[in-house]
This record gives sequence, C-alpha cells and structure tokens, in this order.
Amino acid sequence: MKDENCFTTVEQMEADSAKLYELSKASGAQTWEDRNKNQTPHCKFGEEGVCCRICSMGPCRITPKAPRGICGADADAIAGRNYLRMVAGGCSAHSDHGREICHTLYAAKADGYYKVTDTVKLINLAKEWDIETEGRDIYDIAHDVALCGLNEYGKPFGTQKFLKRATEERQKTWEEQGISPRAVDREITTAMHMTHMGNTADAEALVRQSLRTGMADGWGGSMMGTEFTDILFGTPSVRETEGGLGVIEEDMVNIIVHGHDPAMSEMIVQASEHKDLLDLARSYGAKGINIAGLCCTANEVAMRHGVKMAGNFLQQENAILTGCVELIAVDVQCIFPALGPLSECFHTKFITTSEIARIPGAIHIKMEKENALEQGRQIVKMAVENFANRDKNKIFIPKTKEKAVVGYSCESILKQLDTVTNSHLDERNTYKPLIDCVTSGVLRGAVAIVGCNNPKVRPDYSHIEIMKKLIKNDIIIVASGCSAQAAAKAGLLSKEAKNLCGAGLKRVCELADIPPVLHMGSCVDISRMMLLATGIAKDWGVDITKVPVVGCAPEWMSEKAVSIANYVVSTGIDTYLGIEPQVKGSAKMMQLITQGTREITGAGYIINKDPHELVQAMIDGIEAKRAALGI
Ligand code: SF4
Ligand code: MSK
Repeated sequence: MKDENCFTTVEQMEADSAKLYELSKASGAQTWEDRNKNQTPHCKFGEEGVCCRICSMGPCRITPKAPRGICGADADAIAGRNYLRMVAGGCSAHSDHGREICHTLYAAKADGYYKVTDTVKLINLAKEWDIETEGRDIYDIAHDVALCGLNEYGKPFGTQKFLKRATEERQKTWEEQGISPRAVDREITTAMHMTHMGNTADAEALVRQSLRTGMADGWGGSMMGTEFTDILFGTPSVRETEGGLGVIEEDMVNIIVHGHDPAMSEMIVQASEHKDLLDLARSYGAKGINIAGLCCTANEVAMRHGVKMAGNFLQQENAILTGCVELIAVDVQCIFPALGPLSECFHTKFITTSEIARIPGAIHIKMEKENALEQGRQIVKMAVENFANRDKNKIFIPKTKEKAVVGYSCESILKQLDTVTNSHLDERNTYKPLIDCVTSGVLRGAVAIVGCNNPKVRPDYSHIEIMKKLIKNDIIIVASGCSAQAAAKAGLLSKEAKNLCGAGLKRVCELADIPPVLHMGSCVDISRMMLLATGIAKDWGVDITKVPVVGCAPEWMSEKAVSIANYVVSTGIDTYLGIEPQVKGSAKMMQLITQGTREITGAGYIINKDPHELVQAMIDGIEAKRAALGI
C-alpha cells in the first residue's frame, strides 16, 4: 500500500516540465513560460480593473490624479463593469456549450450517431418539466425535452426551470433579492447592456447582476449541459483510469482530445475502437491507438469511458512537447492559440472542430451531427497515418502517472453511500450517512475544489497542497475541471490516497470504498456540486449557508471561473479564491465581493494567494460553521 512518499509530487511534475521545456528549445518551440516572462510585470491598471475601454473616448485609466474617466465613471463603476463583463463572458461560454448539447440531443435518433443512453434520466427530466412521457417513443420525448431546454435560453417570460430544484430557502432568497435568473441570453444581454457606456455606474447594482448572470450559468446553461450530456452519453459511473503525462505511450498512436464539449471526443473514442483503424495502426508498426485527454474534455471521456488524462490547462503544450502526439483534436474553450505554431515544430497534426474555436495553423474539420462518426474516423485515420512521421530525436515522455478513480456523479455518490447503509433501508438514496459522519465529527466537512492553472501562482502546487492539508484534517473533497486533474496527477484520486488522510476520513474511505478526493467531472459539472450541496441541505434540514461545505478555486484564470464563483456564492456557499479578481483598484468592489454579497446571498469570497493561509482559512471557516450548528 502506498505511503506519503510514493505519490508523484509537484516537484517531480515540475522536473518533467523543466526537461520538456529544455528540449523544446532544440525544436524551436515557444511555450507559456517564455510568453509569461515577456508579459510580466502585468499592466497595473488592467490587473486592478481600473482601465476602461468601453467607449472610444477612452481608454481611461484611474489614478489618484485622474479619479474619473472622461464620462465621469469612477474606479467603482469601471472595476464593477469589467467584473460583470467577465461574468457575462463566462456565462456565455458555459451556456453556449450547454445549448450546443441541447441541439445534439435534438438531433439524436435511434439510427443516428448520437443516441439516448440514459433513458431514466431523460424520462425524469421530462416529468420534471411536465412533458408527456406515457406511451411515447423515447426520441419524441428527447426532442421535446431538447426543445424545452433550448427555450430556457431565450424565453420571454419567467425564470430558469432548474431553480425549483433548490431548497425553498434558496428560492425565497433569490426571489427576494431579485437575482433569480430569467432566460440565459437575457441575463447575458442585460449584463452587456448595463455595462455599455452611459448606463450603470453603481457598483452594487453591477454585483447583483453578476450574481444573477452567474445563476443563469450554474442553474441554467451549465446544469443543462450536464443533464443533456448524461442523457446522451450516460450518467458517469465509478471507473478506473490514470492521470499524468506518462499516459502517453511511445509504441502507440497517440491522439489527444482537448476542450469541453464531448460530442467530438465521443466520436473519436468510438472510432479508435474500430477494427479496421486498429489494423491500420498495426500496419504502421504501432501497438494500438491511445486516446488521452486534456482539460475538461479529458474529464468527460474519463468519466464515461475510462480514457486516460494526460494533464490539465498548463500542460497542454507539454503533451505536444513529448514528440509522441500524432494528433491533437480540440472542440471549445481553454485551447491555447499557441498550439498552432507549436504543433508545426513537431509532426503533430492540430485539428479544430468547432466554428467557435478557429485557430491559425490548424486543420479545420467542422463536426456535423449527421456525419459525426465518419469525421471521427477521418481524424483517427489522419493520426494513424501520421505515426510514421515522428522524429525520434524529439521524443521524451515523462514517466509520471498515477492511478485514478473517476465518475462520482451525484447518482454514483448516492449509490456508494447505499453500500454502507444496507441495513437502514430508510436511509437509502439519501445523503444521511454522509451527514451522520459530519455531525458525529468523523468528517469535519467538505470542500469543492475547482478551476484552472494560472502562472500567477506555482502551477498545481496550490491545488495539491490545499487538498493534502484538507484530507489530513478529515475534510472530504469533491473536485472538477483542471483541479481534478491536478489531483489525478498527484495520486489523490486513487483509493491509496486514504493513507494521506486523517483517521476519520480514512475510515470513511475504507467503509465506502472511495478515494478522499471525488472526481465530479468537468467545469459545467460544478452544477452537480450545487445539486450535491442542495441534496445535503435538504436531507439535513438546514439552510445551505449553514452546512460545513465551502468552494475553492486556488488557481483560477478564466471568465468562466468568475461566473462559477458568482453562482456558488449565490447558492450560499463561501468561495475561497487563490487568485485575486481584477477589481482591486476599487475598495468598494473589494468590499462588495467579500462582504457585501453576504447581505444578499449569505456567502462571499475569501481571497488569499498563499495556499497555506487559504487552506487554513477554509478549515477555520468549516469549524466556524460546525460551531454555529452546535456540532
Ligand atoms: Fe472613459 Fe467613460 Fe468611455 Fe470608459 S465609458 S472609456 S471611462 S469615457
Ligand atoms: S478546463 S476553465 S482551464 S478548469 Fe474546464 Fe481547466 Fe479552467 Fe478550462
């Protein structure tokens, strides 16, 4: 059984990256490390959120000597507008992804490439949305559900249907505070309109719209993205895989899938199992076809097929630098434009597949729902035929990889909890066993750790340090996105990681047969975490703000993360950030996001760039919630 010294450390990961970086120079490659040097120090006005370029009288920058822009907007207005625009950008990305999945479900047919896999989930959702199910063909139901979902993006009246899943207390708070989101597109448009020149200059109003726009993401677009993906490709179930650059195989054709929307990667995974393509790979001297993932596409296919995870956000270039990636196929979001020129330094073919993400230097194969599998085959064939073009002098695959258990959807968690309560039938399909562990003190609480990497902090270090300290303190973790992959690389998604836990969490891991860090999926799957927290609050019978559960994004970088943080706070969950939101130039905005939202939603941000201080603040926050509950 592995002990503390046997898991891959951040130092080992850094040594791998350093070696790859060094070798990259011989290939004429440039990586984020080079560009980061060129970009630092960053512009102070941008970093503090007090540069406005919303109209062409500007850009206006706020200084003590020039406290207002030409139109009279002050630092609070400018930082607030920039912040809301980040939320709108993030909400639009998640929600357009969710909408695309709705369209994929709408196009699903019994003899098509996209089919309904989880019929139970489909029928449950149809019933939730008052769509007739009795005696109807499953695809007729699917089309009605998809249409109903699509309507959530642009309906003229009413609020998001999924809000009804929340606790009554949350629904009441959202309604009273005026942050229940209407149609997804409406909230994004309102955010853009409010921040147009000559509109809202009041920071609090901008923060309120940030909360509502974030809600349109988490309880709208993202939640639909998750539900519809499960219906199409199956609700994730527990399965084993591996994580780390060592999953790239020297003697196989390696294809990397990267991005977020699994419609493309699902077809590539299917095609890679076709006998004729495997035979073709063998005919080129390869032992087979190895698919590995990056970023959230990795999470999607790992949870449903056990596909291995090559790495997270700041490792996307490293994968190509191994010299053994025949092809990298991307869909949407978090894809470095640098992959175009970088792949040209190697034999790697770089394929874009979405009109949303067109990148110079890529071969563009627009995925069409009617031809999706043929296109998946075309991509796999291209990779196989490229195997012979490897340059043997450019090969270096780090050996580091760890075992990982993935696929903890809410359904999987409930199922796992049932295994420990088989004698208490009244406690089946509930979170009560988990709640009992928390109230008895065996577990102190739970943390949802999410988000990206960011060169502003030591990549992966914050994720891994924070997770290790939490599990040592008997705090269970749910993780998604690139945070989950950081955990995978460090072995924290393996069952052996129980040896890094405090006695209470170790016992829970043994009884429930789970790792201490539960992989819940991709960025849109943070909606699963909202439903998990909601389920716990309902089963416990306390307000969600009182449950000893907090959220954490130690290394976040994207607009999507700002949107997520807004819906997590709106859901009543304190959110600990390791990167400062770019509003520091406004004391009022800093007050609003850390304290002001507590008056509106009962939760706010705690910000600290030092991971050790941040994790201690989390532990203190969880203990304070326990004390308030009298446990
Ligand atoms: Fe300057 Fe106002 Fe225009 Fe912004 S909106 S660029 S602060 S004049
Ligand atoms: S992929 S949004 S870098 S978590 Fe979802 Fe990772 Fe952040 Fe993209």
